[in-house]
Amino acid sequence: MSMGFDKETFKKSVIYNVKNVFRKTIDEATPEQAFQAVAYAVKDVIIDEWIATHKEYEKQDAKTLYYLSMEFLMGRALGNNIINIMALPEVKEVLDELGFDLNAIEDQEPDPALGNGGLGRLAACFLDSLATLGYPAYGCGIRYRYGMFKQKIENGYQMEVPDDWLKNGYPFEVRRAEYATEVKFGGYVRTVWEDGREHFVQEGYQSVRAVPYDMPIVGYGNNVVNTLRIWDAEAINTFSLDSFDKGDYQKAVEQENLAKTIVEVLYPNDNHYAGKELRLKQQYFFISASVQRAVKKYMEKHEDIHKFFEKTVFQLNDTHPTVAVPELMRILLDEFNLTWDEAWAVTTKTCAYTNHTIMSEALEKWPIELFSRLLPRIYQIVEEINRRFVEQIQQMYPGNQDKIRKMAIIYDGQVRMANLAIVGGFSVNGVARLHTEILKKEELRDFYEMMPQKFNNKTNGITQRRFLLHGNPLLAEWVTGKIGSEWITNLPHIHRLAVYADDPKCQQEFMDIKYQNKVRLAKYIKEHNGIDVDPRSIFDVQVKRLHEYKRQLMNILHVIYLYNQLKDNPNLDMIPRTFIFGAKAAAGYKRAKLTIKLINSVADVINNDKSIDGKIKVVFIEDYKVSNAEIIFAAADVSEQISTASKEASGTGNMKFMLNGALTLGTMDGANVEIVEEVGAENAFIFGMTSDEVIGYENKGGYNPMEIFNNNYQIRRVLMQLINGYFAPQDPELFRDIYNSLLNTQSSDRADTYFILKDFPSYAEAQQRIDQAYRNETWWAKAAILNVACSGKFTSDRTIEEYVNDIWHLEKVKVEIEANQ
Ligand code: GL9
Repeated sequence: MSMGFDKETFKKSVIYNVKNVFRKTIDEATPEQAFQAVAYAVKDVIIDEWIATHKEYEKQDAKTLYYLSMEFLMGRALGNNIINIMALPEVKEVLDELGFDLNAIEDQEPDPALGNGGLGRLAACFLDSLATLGYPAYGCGIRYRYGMFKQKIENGYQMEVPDDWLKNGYPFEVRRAEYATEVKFGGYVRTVWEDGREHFVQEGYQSVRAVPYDMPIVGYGNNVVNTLRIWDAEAINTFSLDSFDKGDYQKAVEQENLAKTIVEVLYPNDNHYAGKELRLKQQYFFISASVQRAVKKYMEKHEDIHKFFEKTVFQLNDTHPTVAVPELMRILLDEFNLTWDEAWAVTTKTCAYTNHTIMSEALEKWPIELFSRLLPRIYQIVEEINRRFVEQIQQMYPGNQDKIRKMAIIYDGQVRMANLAIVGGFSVNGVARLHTEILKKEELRDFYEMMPQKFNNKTNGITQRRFLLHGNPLLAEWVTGKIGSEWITNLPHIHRLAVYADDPKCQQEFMDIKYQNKVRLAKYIKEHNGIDVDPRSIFDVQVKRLHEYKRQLMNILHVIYLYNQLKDNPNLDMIPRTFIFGAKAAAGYKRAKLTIKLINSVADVINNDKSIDGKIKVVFIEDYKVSNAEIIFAAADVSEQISTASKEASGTGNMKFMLNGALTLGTMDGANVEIVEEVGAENAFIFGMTSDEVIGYENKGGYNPMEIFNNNYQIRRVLMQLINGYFAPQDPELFRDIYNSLLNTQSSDRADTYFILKDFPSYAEAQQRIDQAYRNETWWAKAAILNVACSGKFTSDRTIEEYVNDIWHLEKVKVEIEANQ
């Protein structure tokens, strides 16, 4: 139990909060009010450790990491915080005594969804690991008024509903008005001569006040509480209506609007860059505020700004925070009067960049016109960085225009953020071994050749505290019963389970737990979708953002293919299967949204066809998010990780499934490669082209899917069902675009860009192997247990230790707390 936790105090605190905040006695409190009261009581416990942690950091003058990210997909905090202060049994008892159920109270918390998918969730896992390992770190991001939209399915279509997560207030956050800073946009730069040198002054600008809100990030059982700092925007001048100066009035209104719009909403794009002006405003807004604050904090304790990098490191989570490079330069040049070379030396020793995708449509490139208008001083600095870098290229590769074309930061009317991030930092990392190799060999090859020392790999990881300990309490308890609780902070220890993989009793226990988790998910599906699913069927799950490269389409086409076989032969010997999907599509991504409609249309036909005797069920789980993900992973038998090889940088869902004992059905892509390496290819179902094969075809301009269409009757039959009204009798043309995307006709893209038909036979064959394998319950249980046992590498604790050793060079801090402060 946590040192700061006392059961009686906690109970009193809950009762007091209900009274004080809601003017009610505890027995009158609604579940939502009870949630608030309990959350405030937990925050009370956390606060002392939070203060103590930061005192300790100050005392030790520790080097600090700033993890700069547009996204933090935190998920619910209450349950996680209770676990991490090690007070779960006591809190449960207290709530029981007060007549409440912890699960029901947890369900009242909105999921703070300040992220899209993998990239944002990775940031959240990293914060959990940093706190648990005791490293001084801040997450820095944006306090979006509306997070990731809520998904409603209406008539099979995705509808987006605003996510007003702050509606009832968020109990864990703390507004820190004392750290508010000004961020400037637009205007122009005036050069003045003073003390015999040029000075640059931004004038005629608009500005907003950035106000930070801090969220506690509780380490597991170590008294460490770090901070996620998310910035809100407020208007700088409450404008005076009596102002007769029209110019002032106009500007005041504009500034008010700027403040309102800038943090209004998270862009719901995954692996795709939309190039919106507001997005660049968001980027500069939170970066300028975070960098200014980091510099101020450093200067409170130190004299010499030249040594800033000794105490500070900025990790750029993808290119979104790349303006940190010129912003730090601006502060060093304009506010500290450093020379260019001095400022550059500091900046390039402070910044490090993580690449999360090779998808070319995700590459951020800003038109010069927009960039220079919005950030005139920053643009000047980027121009100078570019000028010097191009000079360096010319020195190294005299006369080679091609190198300049590929590597320049400013080129063809655009500012290329990835190039800026690579040049402006000391480290460039990919997020899985294969991904890093592809970066070095293909996408970033020229940079790798010029500066190989910057490149390194950091294979992603996930936190076992949320995705096993919290999300799957039955399995967590079973694991602890077998091998003790060391795995909670040292996941490789879980390998000790391997000796139980062959033990029939353990296999039975394991399968019973899986069954109970399937019952829990079946109940969720019944409540939320109204569909009955059989927990004895194979739960075959694909949950992740909807994207063509992730190939949800291949999955649903295979469902149709299987259904056809069943229709042809109702006695077909197959293990009943429940195909479970969950995915949000970016609001503007038409084909992705149509794929959701297709999945739901297929589900409608199949789930209502009595003739197949319930052997196939298809479920699309509405509003896939962190909180229901925890329930889904725990219940999965099969983990679908079927991206076109080379396209999924890492994947992290794949690791969460493995940790919960699901078997991977996957391509040799992203971290799947390393998962298979850990667990053994015999305990997974691998299929499809390799990344080399895919890249080979891409370099030849693709392949011809018509050959497959013409020669494979079963595939042709499935494709025809897309356009003959089989799943859309009212509108047979509904899925024409999907059909076209696979076979080319009319579309401007390459036919079947993601090799769905090419990989289909091999996918169907792997699915067949699963059907066979599941019949041997002993084999399956063993393989599932081995997946859990071999998941040790994929803890984000390991990933963080690698970042610390190779890039950040932080030191662990210990926080001691006296009982009952
Ligand atoms: C992603 C990659 O697509 C994933 O493969 C990877 O696991 C994560 C984390 O490194 O990063 N890159 C990316 O842009 N997204 C990813 O999930 N998408 C978003 O979440 C916005």
